[in-house]
Amino acid sequence: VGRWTGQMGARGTMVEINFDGLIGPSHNYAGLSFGNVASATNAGAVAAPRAAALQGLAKMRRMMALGLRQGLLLPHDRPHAPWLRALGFDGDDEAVFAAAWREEPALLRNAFSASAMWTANAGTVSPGPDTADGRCHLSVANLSTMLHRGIEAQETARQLRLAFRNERFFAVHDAVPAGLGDEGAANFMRLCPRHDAAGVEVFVYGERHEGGFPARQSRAASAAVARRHGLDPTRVLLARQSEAAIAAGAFHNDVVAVANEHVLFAHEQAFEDRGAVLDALHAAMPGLIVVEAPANRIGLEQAVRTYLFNSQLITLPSGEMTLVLPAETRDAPEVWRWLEEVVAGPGPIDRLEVVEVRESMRNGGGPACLRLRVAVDEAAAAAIDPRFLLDERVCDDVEAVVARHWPEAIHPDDLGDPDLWRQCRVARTALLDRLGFSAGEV
Ligand code: SUG
Repeated sequence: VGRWTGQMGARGTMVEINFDGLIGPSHNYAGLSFGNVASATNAGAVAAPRAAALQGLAKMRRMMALGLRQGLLLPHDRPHAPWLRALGFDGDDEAVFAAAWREEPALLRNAFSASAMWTANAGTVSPGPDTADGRCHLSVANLSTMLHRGIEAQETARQLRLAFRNERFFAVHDAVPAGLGDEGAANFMRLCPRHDAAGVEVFVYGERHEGGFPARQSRAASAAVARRHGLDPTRVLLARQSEAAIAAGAFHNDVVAVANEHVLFAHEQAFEDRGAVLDALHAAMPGLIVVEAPANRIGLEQAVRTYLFNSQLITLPSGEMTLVLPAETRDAPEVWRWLEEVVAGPGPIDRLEVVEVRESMRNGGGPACLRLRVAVDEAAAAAIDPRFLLDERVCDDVEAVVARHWPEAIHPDDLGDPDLWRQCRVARTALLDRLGFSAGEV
């Protein structure tokens, strides 16, 4: 299988741009996500929004240093007054927040979440080579299973429509109706010989079980996204996530599997009917290589605790395939030993890179959760709103805003503090100003 060289000189070649969510100033641990073990375990802990955002930025810089293109999506407006107003709290924004905190503090906590940082859940992206009209299609995720995440869809739609507004290259679809849970690219994998060749798009859904953790991706929503994107049905696979994985806390498929080009890196228990899924993938994608962690080496609990599979699997300009892993994997000797064997062996993964995103990890978001992949050719890349693209100078600017305005710490009781409400909003406004967005644009 030919390797992507990373150069955009040749006609028709494509690159993958990772759009990371900048971790917002309201980042906190409110334990809002049932079924997400880290979020539940760390509920009530003191969060460090400034350190969190700097960790995220350091990851973005690392990706750029590795030779990849990097983009950024913006934190959403939090606490979110319009949502609370829709729930019957009125007056000016501060009166709305105060009333919510007094009468229904859980609602203010939901309106406070910085969960838009996990842009793997912003939407699903089908690159041009896979779609009927040759454009890159993006569907906003409704995130309707979790109350706090459902608030994101509207602003996400605004940002994606702004970043990818050139309709010659991009089509942005609204979220599918909320009754059908859709969590975006976290339950989606694309396999292809190279980014610029037609791929096989794999949509992973869950089935609801009484009493268990919720399955957040519905099959019907996945199928709807595939239809809307104009995918060739013979190159689409709907695969069911394993019940065991969901029960162990893999609330999204990207906690147990990740794909890049012709490689699938997954836990043995990622899919409900493993044999049938792998057979279908091999049939649809000749040249596919599956790197699988056997359950007797890495248990599901260990995979969920370390987020081994929530890594970014990327191809460097040199052609080397690299796994960008959370530091928690290095702290688990059995996991690290297995990874070293994977790299030393004859398989396709050449290198390991470790990044530190501990603040996000403590809410159940690893390196891969923090990014949305968009594969584009040179002409489409040039049509993206440049305010969403990063270079070292923009990173410096964003870092300066974070250092000046992001709160150093948020304790759960702080969510009722008017000073914190003000600080979070001033911080976001300062960021938008610095990046050249006008008020009301996003
Ligand atoms: O939806 N955590 C997120 C983590 C999302 C991770 N994304 C991917 N796997 N792609 C979630 O569960 C916790 C927020 C809180 O508890 O305050 C949270 O929303």
